[in-house]
Amino acid sequence: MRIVVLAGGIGGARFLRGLQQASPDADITVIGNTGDDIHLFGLKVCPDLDTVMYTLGGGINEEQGWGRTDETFHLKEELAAYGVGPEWFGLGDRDFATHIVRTQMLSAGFPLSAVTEALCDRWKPGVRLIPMSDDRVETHVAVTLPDSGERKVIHFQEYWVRLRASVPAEAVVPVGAEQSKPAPGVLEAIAEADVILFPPSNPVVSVGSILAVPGIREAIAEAGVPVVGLSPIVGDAPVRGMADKVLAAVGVESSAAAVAEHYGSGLLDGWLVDTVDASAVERVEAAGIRCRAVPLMMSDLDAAARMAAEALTLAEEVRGA
Ligand code: FO1
Repeated sequence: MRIVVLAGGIGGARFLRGLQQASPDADITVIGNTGDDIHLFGLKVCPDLDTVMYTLGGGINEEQGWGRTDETFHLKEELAAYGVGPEWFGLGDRDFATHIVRTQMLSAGFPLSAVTEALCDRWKPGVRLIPMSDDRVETHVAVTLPDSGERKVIHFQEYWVRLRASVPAEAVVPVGAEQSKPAPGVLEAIAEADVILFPPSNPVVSVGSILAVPGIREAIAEAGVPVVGLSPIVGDAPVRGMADKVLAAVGVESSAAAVAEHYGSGLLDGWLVDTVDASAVERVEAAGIRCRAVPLMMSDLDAAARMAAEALTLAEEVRGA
């Protein structure tokens, strides 16, 4: 079975590990979000691609969910000693190596998709990981700073990591998305898929950024295969991260049913909500999306595998309908 997954960072990566356990023979292509990418210290950092690569390749810091295991921060400390920041973004020594190799290859003229493939040669994630685009797309967030009252547009990572989403997101803009093209292999993988899955990743800044690349949303809608998603909202709050803040920016309430409606029946065929949101099933089905309530807390690998298995079961139900 050929499965295409649109993945953000931590939630997407952990779901993928479950999917590999639930469906060990599946041929999995991951379309990774690059809207979180940031240039720091002259280097190109791709947090979501790296989170997927390290998680599936066994190099992730399990507690944090991002960055490398056994990490040290000497380089960051040395840069800080020179007064060179930003200090709010935690790049470790081992992680720096990935960004150096990536930037070196990009400077030599290789596209991000080829660079990602080369990095994956080391990590062997067991999936084909393709960035959503080889073009530069960077999510920015409009905020009003509480101290000065100044309205500013800041990089997503500054909003997420430095401000910890402590101020309302007034708008979320995937800068560069309109001019971007899907990376080589993205549309082909979608066209050849048997099933397409949206993990419980952030619907605005992760899956939303991928869908903002012209051609990807249309290809999924026209693929003619089951498209099934899992709610990142459980009991009206995000399972992880600050999805509620960015959902508010696009006028979507923070609930499992509202996220399904946001994607819409033109895109989604099936939607899984957590058992605590069982009352949302009726509303989602009324929107033309088949819905089931199952446990959606990825507390460990087996729980993630059960969620992935439920998603595949729902996909087969949709196919048979
Ligand atoms: N998240 C944090 O909360 N603080 C950090 O300092 C931080 C650094 C970082 C470095 C490399 C990387 O690949 C990810 C990193 N993240 C950090 C995670 C990242 O900011 C976000 O969780 C994702 O972009 C959202 O998917």
